[in-house]
Amino acid sequence: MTSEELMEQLKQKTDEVEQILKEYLPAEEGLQKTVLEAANYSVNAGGKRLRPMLMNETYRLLGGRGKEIEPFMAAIEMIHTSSLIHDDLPCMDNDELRRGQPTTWKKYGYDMAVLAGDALLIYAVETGAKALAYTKYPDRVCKCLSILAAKTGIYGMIGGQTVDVEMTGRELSREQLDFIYRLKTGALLEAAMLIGATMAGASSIELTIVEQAASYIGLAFQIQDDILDVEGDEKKLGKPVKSDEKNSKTTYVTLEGLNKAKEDVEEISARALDCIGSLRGKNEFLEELIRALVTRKK
Ligand code: GRG
Repeated sequence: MTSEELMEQLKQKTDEVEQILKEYLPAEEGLQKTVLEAANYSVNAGGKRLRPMLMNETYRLLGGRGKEIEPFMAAIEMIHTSSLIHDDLPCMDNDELRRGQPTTWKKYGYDMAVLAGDALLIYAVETGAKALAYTKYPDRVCKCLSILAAKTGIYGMIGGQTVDVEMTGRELSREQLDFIYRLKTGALLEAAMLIGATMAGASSIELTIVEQAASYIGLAFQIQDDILDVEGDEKKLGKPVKSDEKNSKTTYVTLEGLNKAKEDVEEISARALDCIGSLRGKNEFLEELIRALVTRKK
């Protein structure tokens, strides 16, 4: 696939995700309208839509076809957005720009931003459960709701963020940093791909391989995030650079240096591709998407 073809497909698939999101976002009405506006503002602010895309492509790779995956595609983007809203709060990273727009707390106030994050987090579960209306396999939907909760919660993303916040400004070992990255960033990508595989009826061996691939993608993705925080372009990223330095954070780059970090992103992504290549079926777009994450500028 040429890079032009990849860009074309990427645009088309991003548009598909946007359409699905539109279908599942809550209506801005009722006395609680403000929090609904704040939640929708944050989701609609843009973003690469990587998690729903990875979910859908994994679903397709393993033979899944149908609308049953769509509620979960919307749900994972809602959870991801809720984490970004909270991550930007003054009590966390204290950032004012996200996805090229004022952060939710800058636009709607600290109180509404906390509530919008909470609202999206639990509305995601309500949304995922809507897959029951489209599937012949309600047991798979139950499994996916459980994956969604576990990978988001205290043994997943929130657990990772807890250690990240607690250790900010302190020296970290590679083991501690790996723990934070595996949970804070990796867990949600694992949820995305595991849900895609589960809804497609993957076997337990396939699920293990998919989880491993997603874990590699999560690690490579977070290291690239660290690299972009040092040498990225604020305009392309849609958020401030040098945020880690500002918050005195130990990152993969501060521990290993820029060059080693770049080499490792490539090597870890290659491991993810090996995992994907060992599965039945082929999905060229998914493979190209994983390759593109190594060179991403945003
Ligand atoms: C309320 C659910 C909830 C969570 C609170 C704040 C928090 C716990 C967790 C933060 C997790 C976090 C922000 C991890 C960083 C992951 C990461 C690299 C995000 C950037 O993702 P992109 O680049 O963003 O996919 P776009 O904007 O493209 O969607």
